[in-house]
Amino acid sequence: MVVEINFDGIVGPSHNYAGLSPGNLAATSNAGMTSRPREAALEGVAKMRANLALGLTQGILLPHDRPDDSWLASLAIDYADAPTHLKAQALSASPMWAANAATVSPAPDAGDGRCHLTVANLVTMAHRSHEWPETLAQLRLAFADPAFAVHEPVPAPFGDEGAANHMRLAEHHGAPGVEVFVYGESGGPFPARQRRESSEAVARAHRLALNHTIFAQQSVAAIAAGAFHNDVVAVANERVLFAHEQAFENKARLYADITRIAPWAEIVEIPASRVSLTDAISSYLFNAQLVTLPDGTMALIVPGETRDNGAVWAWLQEMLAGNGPIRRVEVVDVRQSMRNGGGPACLRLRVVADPTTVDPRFLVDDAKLDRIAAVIEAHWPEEIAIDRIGDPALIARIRAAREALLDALEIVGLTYK
Ligand code: SUG
Repeated sequence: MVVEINFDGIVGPSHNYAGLSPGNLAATSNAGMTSRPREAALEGVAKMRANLALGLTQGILLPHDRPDDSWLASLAIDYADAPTHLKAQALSASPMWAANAATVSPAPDAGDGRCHLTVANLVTMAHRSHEWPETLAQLRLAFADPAFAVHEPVPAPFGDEGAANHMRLAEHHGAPGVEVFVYGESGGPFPARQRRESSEAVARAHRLALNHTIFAQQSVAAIAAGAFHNDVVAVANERVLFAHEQAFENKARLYADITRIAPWAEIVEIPASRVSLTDAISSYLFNAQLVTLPDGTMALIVPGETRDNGAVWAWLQEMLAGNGPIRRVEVVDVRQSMRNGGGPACLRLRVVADPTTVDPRFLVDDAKLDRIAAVIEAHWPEEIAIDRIGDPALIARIRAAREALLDALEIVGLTYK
């Protein structure tokens, strides 16, 4: 049976706060803080357990090998000799944000009836630009079944940030949908990471019907306010689009296109007069997982930071008291990831597929999460102070921790070098 599977990136043992992403206000303002990789990874596991408890199907993606020696070798340097900024870029645990791993078009949308995944190139940020080879290797392993087509990234210089800039509306997951690609042209002082050319290339590779595909510009104001990805100001699930009033540059045209192609769609918009862009971005209200529960109702899985913001929390309570399509709000604590600008939705990649076609090593139940948590408890560093990233003992520990996880999950053959 076709369902939506959430593949969460397990937070890697090198999780740290190096402030590498200009335009990501959480990451830049927490630069230099001491991180807690073990706590971060366990928060991620707890989020997955909560999803399982809701009756959702859960998968995982694995931390990448860090520091990335192959990338450093392509820069003709090794870790010990690399200057500090290259060390930090080679060491980042950024693959945890699985929403940036790939763009996914489920089989009912594709002309050839396969589920297509295009690995994101992430070229705008140096520390993320070297994720794609291992992401590609993992996706080729997890989705080796002929039901899937896994594509290499769009070439530079066309930035592509994957599912974080892509939304899908459908009457239900298994029905043909409308895919909305959100690109940026300008972002005030900050870079627009998603190029329209990339979105169009992905749509062509996925064999989408052009009359069911929309390309919309993210608002300049949203990027300038710190929404470096569309999924910081909007999220869609089945027939519902949940968005901030200022998410899109030409909202009227986008909403008219959606209504024309998908008359069954419901748009739940929060006006700026109720929740400002600043509050939406600092609380990560829209970086929620909007999911359909087994009984057919929808729940919004929000980060704990939404509770700390009066305007946001009041709006959520009002929404629940009303008669809208989102009937339940679940709060999860992913504070360690949040401090780097990654909320509940950043941590997961959604794939609509039959779970029996996915490599079972990438799917989890509670028992497997227990095994994963045990490896994290035993091997993940408790903390990383930013001035220790050159310490060879720390680096050895980070590598051994990932190896222990791969061993526990019996994953071999991640050959990408
Ligand atoms: O690309 N943070 C990530 C956060 C990604 C969030 N993803 C989505 N919105 N889907 C980024 O900016 C910070 C890492 C550091 O600074 O060390 C970082 O890469």
